[in-house]
Amino acid sequence: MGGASPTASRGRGPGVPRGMQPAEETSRAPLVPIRGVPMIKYFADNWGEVEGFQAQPDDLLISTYPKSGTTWISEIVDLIYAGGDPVHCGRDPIYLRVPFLEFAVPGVPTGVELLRQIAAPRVVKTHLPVELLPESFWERDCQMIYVARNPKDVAVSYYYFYHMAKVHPEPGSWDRFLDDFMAGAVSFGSWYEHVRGWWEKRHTQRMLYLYYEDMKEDPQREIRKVLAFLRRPADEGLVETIAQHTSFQAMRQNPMANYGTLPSSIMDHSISPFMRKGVTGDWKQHFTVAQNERFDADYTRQMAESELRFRMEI
Ligand code: PPS
Repeated sequence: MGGASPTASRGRGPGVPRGMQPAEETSRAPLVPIRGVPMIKYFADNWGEVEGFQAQPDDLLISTYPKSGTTWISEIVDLIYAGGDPVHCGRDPIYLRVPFLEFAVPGVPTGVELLRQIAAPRVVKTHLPVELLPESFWERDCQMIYVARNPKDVAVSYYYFYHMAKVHPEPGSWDRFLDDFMAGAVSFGSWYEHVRGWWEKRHTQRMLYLYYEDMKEDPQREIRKVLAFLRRPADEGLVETIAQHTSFQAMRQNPMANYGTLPSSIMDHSISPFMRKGVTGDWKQHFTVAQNERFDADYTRQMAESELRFRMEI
């Protein structure tokens, strides 16, 4: 696998919001387990604040395994909340409009701090597996949108992300990273347990379970599902505006959606852009035949008991 090179550029990028400059260069510290789930060290250091987080009944939770379309669905939901007004969605970068619950880096406001500052109704991003979600979300019966993406594309996207987002440990070789991914030895743990755990919860929670591949196939259809779930009218003009504003091309160019305003010490887009390819099936450019066979055998074993079906291409 080629492409990602670990050359770092330093300093505060153009337009970095005040207060978003970390106190120190993020150090590629090893992951730290939280109840057995590997976690980014800084996030683990701040775990007490996350665990005690008090959700409000009108909070909407966006939950995903990393690299599964979180930013995409966040932008869609924020636009819905803004009545389809892209100008209103340009008020702040996506990480301030939809704070990342468990985010923590020294010297930068934590996700919980940001959530305390924004007005209700809040939209909350998380990558936590069900067993680590703060109890208050279940107790307050919050609405939830989960987005799942096929694991081969997730693994590739995650590998590039490990290179550019330096809160992660060094990813090592692609072959090694893929093994770690299959074993759940990456940040936020096992993809398999994540997608299955949230799938089971949909029986008891007010939850919309979406797939990245469906969103790629027919964005307007999936936007209508979100509108119906949130009990908003699916006006055709609104659906079209949202689809246009949240296309990969539009979001890649939108500094309020593409994470370009974060300091390069947190995300270095010169290594790999956050908005990288935005397609289904990119894994074919990266998996060798042997890796694919190994992955398929492991996938069949790990998903044997699950009714979940993923499309590795569309
Ligand atoms: S994160 O860091 O976990 O919150 O990342 P996340 O937003 O979940 O996933 C990033 C991947 O989603 C792609 N992306 C999109 N694809 C299609 N359309 C839109 N609008 C879109 N926005 C983001 C992004 O490019 C990452 O995938 P890859 O495969 O790396 O390109």
